[in-house]
This record gives sequence, structure tokens and C-alpha cells, in this order.
Amino acid sequence: MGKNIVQKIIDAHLVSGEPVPGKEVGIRIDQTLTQDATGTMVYLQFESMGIPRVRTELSVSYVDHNTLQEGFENADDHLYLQTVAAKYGIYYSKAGNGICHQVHLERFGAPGKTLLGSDSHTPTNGGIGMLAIGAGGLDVAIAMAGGPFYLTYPKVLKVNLTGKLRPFVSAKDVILKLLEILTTKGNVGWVVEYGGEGVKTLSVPERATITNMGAELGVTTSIFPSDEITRAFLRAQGREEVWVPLEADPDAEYDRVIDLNLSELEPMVAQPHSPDNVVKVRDIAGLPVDQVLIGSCTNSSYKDVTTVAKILEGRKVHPRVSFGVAPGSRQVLLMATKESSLATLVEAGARILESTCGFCIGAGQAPPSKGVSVRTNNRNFFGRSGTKDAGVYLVSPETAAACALKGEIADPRDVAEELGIEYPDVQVPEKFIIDDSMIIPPAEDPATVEIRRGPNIGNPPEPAPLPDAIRGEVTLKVGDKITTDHIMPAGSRLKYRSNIPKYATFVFETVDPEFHKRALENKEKGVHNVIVGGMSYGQGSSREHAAICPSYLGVRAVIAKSFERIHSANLVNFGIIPLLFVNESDYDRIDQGDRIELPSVKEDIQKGDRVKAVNATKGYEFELTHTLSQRQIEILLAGGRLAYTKQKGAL
Ligand code: MIC
Ligand code: SF4
Repeated sequence: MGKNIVQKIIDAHLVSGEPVPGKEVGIRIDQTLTQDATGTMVYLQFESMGIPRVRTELSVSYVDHNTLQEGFENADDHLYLQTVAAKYGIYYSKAGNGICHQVHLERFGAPGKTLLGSDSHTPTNGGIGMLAIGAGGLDVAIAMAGGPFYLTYPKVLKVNLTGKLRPFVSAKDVILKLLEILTTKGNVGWVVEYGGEGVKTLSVPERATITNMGAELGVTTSIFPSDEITRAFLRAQGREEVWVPLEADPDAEYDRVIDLNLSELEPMVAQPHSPDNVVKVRDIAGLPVDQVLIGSCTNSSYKDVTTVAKILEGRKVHPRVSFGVAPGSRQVLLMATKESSLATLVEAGARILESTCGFCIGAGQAPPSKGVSVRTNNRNFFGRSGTKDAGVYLVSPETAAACALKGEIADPRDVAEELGIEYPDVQVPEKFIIDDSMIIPPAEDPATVEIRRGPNIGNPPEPAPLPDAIRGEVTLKVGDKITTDHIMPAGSRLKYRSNIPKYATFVFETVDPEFHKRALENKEKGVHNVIVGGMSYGQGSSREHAAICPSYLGVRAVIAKSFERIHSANLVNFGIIPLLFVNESDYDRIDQGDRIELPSVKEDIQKGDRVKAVNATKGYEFELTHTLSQRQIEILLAGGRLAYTKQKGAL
């Protein structure tokens, strides 16, 4: 039987396990990437493994999240990252060089390879035919040390693309449509593979927009074939030599197939507060808009920025609108400067923002109270913009430009007709401007490098081994779709990422600001903290701090209806046991503040998949289950993945 692309890459990298959907396999990782917000912890963990040099083909450390440098913390982190990279054989992409996924696509991505990144949007590089997976930082540190990455052998969903996008409809609308169909829930354990005639109509950066926001579906990753279009993109980046063809065999099988006719798509918008709250732009046209922002790893390519500039050329944005543009990389910024798109944008009334994550992670550009913010990024979770009562609407660059002109939500096709704008069909250039001077190669003589550790650099935490019994309290009960932004806010809090005790004071800040105090009090009294959640607990970012900080606060178990992939792996890595209700109705019976006991949890998980639980306040017993692999059980028993790795003396 023929193979699909996903099977081809996994099988070529298989180190352990049976390649059967649902089973855990270990794969070899060719490349890793980190960004600064997750990266400091990754390298602290890597250092503690005592390995002299990375064992991957390529590892890159990007600085793109915390670049505001209010106070010394961010700058301390940057200096640590730069020196640790030089010493251990890692390329370092300086602040200002661009957003990790965009730069990686331009300068390092290679078809057929595996990439593990400490950021949930690592699948962006699926657009160039890589098997690119987001993971917690510790998993990335272990991959850098040469250890395999463990994942559930996925089921593969083929999205069969036909037709061609019409003017003013773009790649973002493809993924928004898929989010409407598949939603953000229930896709754990799947990979999306794109195929069909329509693939040929999409450039690599357009494909990357689609695979990027595949993260919001909750799938392990998304991938496109590698074809002549991929080759042309790599040629334009001066890297044609890394090109290899990659396509599914004609008789490849899939677990599910969805047909999507590109010619039938329309401009779409994800309304607050979830990326799957999708409607047609025309359905909400006319809603007044306060802010329009172009950028993020989803939509900040050369084509995106140039398209917006051409739509706005000779026009002014609406006076009501604060309009910002953050080109995704220094390459995009340079090209936009030399080709004058930047001047066009400034003339139209744009505020030019740094080539970083910026507004996307809530670092600046918070909208006004009750404001309407239209953005080209991928997440509109509650509170993420920095203004709790504002609403963020996710759209394509074309729609964003139309909204900026009108000062209200507007379909770009309608605005184009009204104002006589022709669709600027921007193509990938024959040659991009290549200047890698802000990517610092590793030191030739590592012995001479002194690692710089300012006061913001702490130590990696050391969770305790799983106790025989968990006896404690439901310190917090939350509902469905709790994201890692709920658990561990970013924005202005981000700068404390390298300082766990401080960052832990913000756990669940937007949900219950008192949580961390209750949890710490319990911890001091020896009472275990247990969190109860609904469906898709831990959606969104890969930030392992959403596990590290609760672990520091003494959280020993999370009981939920379902978990997202990266977060549940992070929980295990940091010694918190993720448990599922056997009967979902038990979720309704349990309340915050209830005393809860798992009297034989350690023995139970070693014996099988059932764990006994007692609600001591209400006086009833109920059953829990888990999906832990044998390896994960051993990790919990050892007190987290780092301890396990050290104990075993093996990766
Ligand atoms: C995000 O988009 O939420 C982030 C910030 O890039 C995160 C990583 C982080 O929290 O540092 C992600 O998506 O993994
Ligand atoms: Fe940065 Fe936003 Fe992309 Fe996360 S989603 S990597 S914060 S641009």
C-alpha cells in the first residue's frame, strides 16, 4: 500500500514504537527552534543535561516575543540566549530579525525534514513540506540533546483542494473556513495533509499561513507537498539545494478526506473569543472598528505586506482607526522599504511596528475599552490583547486593509468595487533580499564563551515524584476551552518567564486572581491542589509555564473532560497528572472547594487505566481514567521528565 506524506516522513525518522494510529512512537528530530519566551527555560534545561553540543542537524534560537525591554529582564534573557547559543552550537537570530516561524521558513526550513519547536505555531514550516511540530520546551531540549520526540502516531486527514482563490480571497480564508468546519475541539491526534490540484495555485508563504493556523484546530501539525512551487521559493531564497520532491503515493490512504473548492471561498472572520467562531465577513459588515493590525507569524509575509500596501496606495485609513503594520521579518521589512511599500503604508496612516510578535502576544497595542480590533493573527482568546472587554476579529490582510479604509468591518470585494481597487495579485519574487547578518552562527571555540546570567535568569524547577495518594482540594473549577492564555497570561507578564516564583503569581490571573494565593497556602499546609476543567483543557500555546508554574504552586492533578496534546504532555513533563472523567456527568457534581482524594493514585496508574477518586466533601466515589503511555507513567513516578532523563542516564 502506498504512503501519504505524513507516513513517509515519520517512517523515515522512526526510532521506536509501532507506526499504528493511536500508539506512541519516537521520532528523530533534524532541526529545532526556540523563541525567547519559552527558550530561556529550554536552554536552562539543556544545560542541566551536561551535553557539550547540540546533536541535531540544526538548532536555532530566535528572539521575537519579548523585545520591549521595559526594565532589564528582557535584555538579560537575550544576553543569556545569545551566549548559551554560541557555546552549544546553536544559531542565534537577534531581536529585530523577525518572527521565528517566518524567518525559519525563509532561511532554514527544508522539505522532508522534521522540526520541533517550543512554540505551538511551529507547523508554519509544514508549508514548505517539513513535519514541523510544536512542543513544550523540555521536549525540545531533549531533542537538542539527541533524544527522540514522542508523539501519538497520528490519523491523517486529507484536505483535497480544488479550484483557485478568487481576487480578494486569500490563504487566511482557507484556514478560517476549515476552522468553521472542524472547530478547535476534538482534533487531537490528527495531522492535516493538503493535496489536490488546488495546491499548485498556492505559494509557499500562502501554504504557511494555512499550516500556521492549523495549530488552532488542535491537530499535531499540518503539511503541504514539496513541489516545483516549493523549489521556486527556495531558489528565490538562494537555498534550492535543500529542495527534495515530496508527495503522497497515488494509492495512499487517509483516515478522512475533506474536499475544499478554493473557487467557492469567501472572505471569512473569526469573532471574539475563539478562532473557530467563524462567519462570513459580509455577515457582520458595518460594525465600527477602532484598530486594525497587520502582522504575526500567520500573515506578515512579503505578499501580505505588499498586498495591503497596494490596496491602500493613494488612500488614507479611516480617522477612527489606529492602524499598525509589523512586517514578519527583517527580509520582509527590507523588501518593503526598498520597493516603497513601507512609504505607501506610512502615507496611508500606518504605525510601523517592529518585526516581532508584538501585538499578537499582547505586548503593546492593547485596544481601547470595549474596542473592536481587527487583526491578521491567529488567536483572539479572551484577554490576550491586553484589554479584557475588547473584541478581537481575525481576518486576512485583504479584509484588514478594507476595514482600515472604511473604519468598519467590510468585505474587501465590496470595498474594491466601491473604490475601484484592482486586486494586486502579488507573486513570490524571483529573488528575495538575503542578508543573514542578524543571524549569529555558533562560536568556533566554545571554550572561550562565557554564559551571561543576569538576575532575571533563575533555575529550572524540580518537581516532586508522584505521591502514593493525592489528598487535597479542588482549588479551581473552570469550564470548556480553557486556553494556556487563561492559565498563564503573557503580555506584560511575559518578562518574568525566566523567574518561576514571580511568574507563578499570575497563574489564572484573568480567571481568578486569588488562585495562586490559595494554591500556595495549600502547598504550605501539605494539601495537594487539584484543578477541574471541561473540554479541550490547555488549548493554544505550547508554553510549558502553564505546567511549570502550577507545578510550583503545588498542583498535583488536573481532572478534565479532555486535554489538548501539547499541554497534557507538558503537565506530565512537570509532574502533574492529567486525568479524565470516566463519566462526564461527574464534572457537574464536583465544586470548587470540595475536598478530593485519589487514595491509591500511584498504584492505580501502574496497574491500568482506572483511578479511584473520592469527593470527601460530598461523600461519593467516582472513577477517573488516563491516556498515559508507560513512558509517561515512569516520568510521573520519577518527578518529571528531566529527573526521569537524568535517572535513566539516557534520552
Ligand atoms: C503564542 O502564540 O501564544 C506564543 C506566545 O507564541 C506561544 C508560546 C509562548 O507562550 O511563549 C505558543 O504559541 O506556543
Ligand atoms: Fe508570535 Fe503570535 Fe506567532 Fe505566537 S502566534 S509565535 S506570539 S506571532
